[in-house]
Amino acid sequence: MNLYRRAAVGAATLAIGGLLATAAPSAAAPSPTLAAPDIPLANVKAHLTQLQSIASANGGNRAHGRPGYKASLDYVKGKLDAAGFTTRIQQFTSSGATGYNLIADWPGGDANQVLMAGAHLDSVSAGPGINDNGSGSAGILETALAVSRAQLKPDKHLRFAWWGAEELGMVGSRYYVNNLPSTDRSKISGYLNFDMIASPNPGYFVYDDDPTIEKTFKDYYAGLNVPTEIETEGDGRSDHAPFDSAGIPVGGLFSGAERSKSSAQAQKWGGTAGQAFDRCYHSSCDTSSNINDTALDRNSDAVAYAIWNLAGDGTPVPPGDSYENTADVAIPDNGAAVTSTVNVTGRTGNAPATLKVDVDIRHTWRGDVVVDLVAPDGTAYRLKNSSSNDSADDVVASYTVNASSEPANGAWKLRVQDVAAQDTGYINSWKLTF
Ligand code: DTR
Ligand code: CA
Ligand code: ZN
Ligand code: ZN
Repeated sequence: MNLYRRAAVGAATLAIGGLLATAAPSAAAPSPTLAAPDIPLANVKAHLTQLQSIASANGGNRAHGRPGYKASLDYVKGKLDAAGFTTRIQQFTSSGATGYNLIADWPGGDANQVLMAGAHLDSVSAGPGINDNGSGSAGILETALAVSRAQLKPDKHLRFAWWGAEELGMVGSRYYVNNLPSTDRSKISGYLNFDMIASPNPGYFVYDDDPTIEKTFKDYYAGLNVPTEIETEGDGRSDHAPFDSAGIPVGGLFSGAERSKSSAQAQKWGGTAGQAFDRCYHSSCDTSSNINDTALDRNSDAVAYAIWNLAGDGTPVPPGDSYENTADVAIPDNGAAVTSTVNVTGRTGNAPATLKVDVDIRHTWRGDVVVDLVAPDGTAYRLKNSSSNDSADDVVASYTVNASSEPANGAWKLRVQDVAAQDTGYINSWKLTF
């Protein structure tokens, strides 16, 4: 299960994106009171440069089943891992080749209200797919990195996704939705899709699906005095379709593909009437030069605006006494250590001499497993050593640590390593109680 939650015991103010906000939770998107950060265009373009380089080094594309796709995924994953996201790669098979989805969870937020943003990372085999869909992939990546920079603590749990094999018919996103337990599916409060957001002859289209999501994007563009149109052709044409079919509220942005811009549209948006929004759609010329910077900048900022505002302006979540992470983390057999993080905030002073650590690790032959608590400053406290003769399964235990020399606030990690061959498992959950 992908849950991370903190016990809440009262009401308090909440730092969000560097702003202090106290507000009651709201079912719909709150009025745009939150100052979402500007997403630096240069950062987004730097990601596109990387994706272009990856395509150039791998046969000119980043298509499903080709090396350029997995190289793109590894690039995105590396950025997210370094920024403190809990990432996992979901494999599937399509047209005889292995496909990959990348799912990145931002620790925190209400696990029963998951706000998702997604973009397909694959290109067609004809070219590097920088607008289709490097633009959407880079826009949500930089927004995710902005969440990390802000150490955002929104009301809802944030999940970002990069899909494989969209160009084969939304294969990766459909695989994700179809393999999501219905209990988890019901927790997704909304899915935002970004597929082609920087077309060279851009239009500004907003999906007309969920009204709250649609209004959020329209509010953003109204603030720029940029008119928008409803995206009418896209219902079944991108990765929001499987979510929509599952009854999950969806929305998104689109800057246009093979259709031509009308004279009326050129009047309001500029650009060239009678020319396709993207003349290089699904072509080899969909390269780094096939990008309109203004559209990319505006739409990337719109992603951040939607995340900051749809994720809730922060249910007052007090400095509770316990902090839990229930995201599953696979433990490689006889391999590198893995970690699961809880972010402790809002406390004063140091941790107690009797800091309680509840651990739930599912692992056959638990003697393989070494477990440490790592304080925010990197100090490790050994909770469990390996042993060659402990053949029982699972480590479900409570430990007490004298952490009185450690400041309470910060990113505490449970570090687990399997140090013997055979038998594997995963971190199911763990909890700190002050
Ligand atoms: N199918 C998408 C491009 C696409 C075409 N129309 C829409 C409408 C809404 C989102 C995306 C699209 C692709 O080729 O990836
Ligand atoms: Ca920007
Ligand atoms: Zn496409
Ligand atoms: Zn696309």
